Amino acid sequence: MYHSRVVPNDLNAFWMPFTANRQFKQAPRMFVSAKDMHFTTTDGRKVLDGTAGLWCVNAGHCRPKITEAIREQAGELDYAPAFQMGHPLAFEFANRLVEIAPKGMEHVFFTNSGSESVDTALKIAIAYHRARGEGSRFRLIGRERGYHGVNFGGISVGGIVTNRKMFGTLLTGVAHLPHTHLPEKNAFTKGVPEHGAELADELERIVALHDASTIAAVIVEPVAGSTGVILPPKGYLQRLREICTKHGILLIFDEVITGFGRLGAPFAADYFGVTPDIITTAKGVSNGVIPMGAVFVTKEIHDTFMNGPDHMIEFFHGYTYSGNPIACAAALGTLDTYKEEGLLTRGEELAPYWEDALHSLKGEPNVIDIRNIGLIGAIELAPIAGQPTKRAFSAFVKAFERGALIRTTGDIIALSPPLIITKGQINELIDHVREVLRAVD
Ligand code: PXG
Ligand code: PLP
Repeated sequence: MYHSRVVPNDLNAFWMPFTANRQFKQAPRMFVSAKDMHFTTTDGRKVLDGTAGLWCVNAGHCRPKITEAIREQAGELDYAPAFQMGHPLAFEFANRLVEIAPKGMEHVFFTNSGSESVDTALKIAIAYHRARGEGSRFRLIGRERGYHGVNFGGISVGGIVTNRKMFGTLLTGVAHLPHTHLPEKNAFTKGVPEHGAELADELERIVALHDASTIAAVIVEPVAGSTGVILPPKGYLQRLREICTKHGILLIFDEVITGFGRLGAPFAADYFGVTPDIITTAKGVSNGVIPMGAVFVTKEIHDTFMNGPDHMIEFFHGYTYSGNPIACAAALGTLDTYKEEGLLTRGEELAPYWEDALHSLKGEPNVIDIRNIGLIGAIELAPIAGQPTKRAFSAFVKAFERGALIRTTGDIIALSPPLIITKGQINELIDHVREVLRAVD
């Protein structure tokens, strides 16, 4: 009914998110369909998806189980009120999530995006301490270069300057850890870097300044994605965990990108063997197909809220679409697809091949660092003097023209293909990047 097989002839009304609107509208890049590892453009070209959309289409595109689940659910129960009412799929889906979640994560709060998951998690952390009679714990600790979505809580704890500077005072009572990008020591490291675990000790400095009794939570991406892929140095996350535990501070892992198999384990918490108190997810939870997010919490946190009179709402928070039936159906289809094809751990087998392929780009023009973990890769380029981001953006456009979708942030190329990628397709993707690096100024 609403199938568009032609390019819309007026691009004016749609104010595009995180896009150079005027530039885009002069030479639009559009997809009209997708299947498995490929998109198809308006002019009928196939484009290899090197980024799983925006780090979300982990099972590849238009997978039958997911498409069918949506189709069926849309005809059966399209919507049910999310507050004071329920429908079975939301409960079933929460149970299925808890089954695959890191040990200790026993309850799930549904949202519709990573940004909503982050703001939900921050509110849970502050309210949890208050419910325990420690209402003085209100401070939130984020990290430089962190990305936690675009809502006010997320940009307050986030550390990406462009995403913060335009928006006033943000939340008060926020401090930031230093980021862990140390190119002078760690450039071209394969996998997790050796140097920098001591940066976790900065948390002790922040605790000493503000006192632990004022701090509610620390939130970090186990692997920072959006900023251009920054890995945790060996031992860093363990140290953060220890310091948080010592001071009664909750540790939140923002696994919006790392969740659902991206590192070759179901969650980064599994991969690193570090268990946080709260995990935020979105993206891969529904294969990116329909907006869906989930916040995992421990039994201890959940149960702390379950007091007071039975008829009282325990947590004054939620979204009209929390646990939407069609989103739950899509997400159940996603989990089935992951399970049948072993996708949540497939990255582990492929990671060594991926690593070698990526690092074969060392020595290509302007490449100053290469980073990798699981099925994530980053190629950092030297910026053109006085024109930061231009070189990488040119590479992005050239790659699209050649038939590969890559992602750039600053002068960093980030790759995160669907977890169904074959070795042949890894070669193809890396060859595209190699040719593009040789072609751009
Ligand atoms: N937390 C993390 C760690 C994320 O990576 C969000 C929260 C926000 O999720 P939503 O669903 O509100 O977008 C993200 C999202 C990129 C890119 O350029 C990264 C994200 C989104 C879009 C693009 O790398 N991360
Ligand atoms: N704004 C208004 C006027 C609303 O009535 C609501 C929800 O009822 C919202 C915002 C929040 O919307 P959502 O629950 O989809 O986040």
